[in-house]
Amino acid sequence: MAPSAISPAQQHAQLAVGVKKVKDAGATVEERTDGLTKPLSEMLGSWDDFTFAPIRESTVSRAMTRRYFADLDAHAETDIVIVGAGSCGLSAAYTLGTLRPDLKITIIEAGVAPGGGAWLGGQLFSAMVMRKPADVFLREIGVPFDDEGDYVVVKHAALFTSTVLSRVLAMDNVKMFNATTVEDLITRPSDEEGAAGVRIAGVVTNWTLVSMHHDDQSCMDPNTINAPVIISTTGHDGPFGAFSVKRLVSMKRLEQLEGMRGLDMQRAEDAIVKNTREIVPGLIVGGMELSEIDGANRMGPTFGAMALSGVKAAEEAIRVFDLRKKQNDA
Ligand code: 48N
Repeated sequence: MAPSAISPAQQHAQLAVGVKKVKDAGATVEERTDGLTKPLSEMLGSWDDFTFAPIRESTVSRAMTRRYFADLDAHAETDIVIVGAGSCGLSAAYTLGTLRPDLKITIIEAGVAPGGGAWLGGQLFSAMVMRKPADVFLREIGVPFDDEGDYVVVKHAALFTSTVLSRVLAMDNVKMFNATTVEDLITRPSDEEGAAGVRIAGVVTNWTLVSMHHDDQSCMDPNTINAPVIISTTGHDGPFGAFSVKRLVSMKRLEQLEGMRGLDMQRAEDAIVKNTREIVPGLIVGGMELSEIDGANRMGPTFGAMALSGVKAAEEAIRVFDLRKKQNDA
């Protein structure tokens, strides 16, 4: 039980919508407590008597911390972790959350703002190009686009990213921890085929701002999340990019990375989608992180492969999860 604070007795955050009974001229009447006693249109022009419902600061603090730490507790054991909420990771999360509402999905995103490189098209231009058949994913999530024949154009990349992000965050079985970095992988010895001795069994996390200061602060230990399946979509090499594949090399699980190759749209996008796969038992890699391990070309400012690599990564994750569950239940 949390220590009692000097503030009024703990008021568990109540749902905003509700009614309370008040005395009015001796009669008991119901008064809505959600503050929405009138539609927005009636607020216009009547700001003089406007006021918010009362609040105490500790109530706000408890409304946030109660939820956050309940989520951390619930997701300490999860079914599938997605590392990186860029266009590929978010497409994977949407697909997983839609196909398997029974699974607990945890997204770990290093940035305060999820979305990775998908807030703009190329060279900071607004429009986002996706080659067909990736328009199927845009239709699925409800993003309008101009149909240009072999490709489609979303008028602003942020329209795609904000839409898939909002769909994912609205799902009951998906939780995103942003401003949080995966700074290692949990491993288990494994004699499975292709494991070369190791299986991935979860992720090691820390606040991103802490991860950025390990060199100038004393030891700041991380936290952990256990999961039988990880999807890593941390993008191509960069300050945070290609995390999991670089970690596989540094833990001597992989000899070396082939490194992302020059730009070739035609070759790059097919290769990324077709080769999205389980790299070592328990770890699926998709999106541009894959180009680092395979030596695939980069595609530049076209995003269809990110969406469909995410779809394929989700399909792979379900296959691996169900297989592992069957093995454990056997
Ligand atoms: O957008 P990215 O970087 O990665 P993808 O693979 O989702 O999309 C790539 C795409 O934006 C392109 O690069 C386009 C198509 N251009 C290609 C080209 O040829 O130029 O998203 C990766 C996300 C980011 O939000 C990072 O903050 C996050 O992953 N991230 C991490 N999150 C948690 N822990 C980490 N260790 C980590 N590393 C990166």
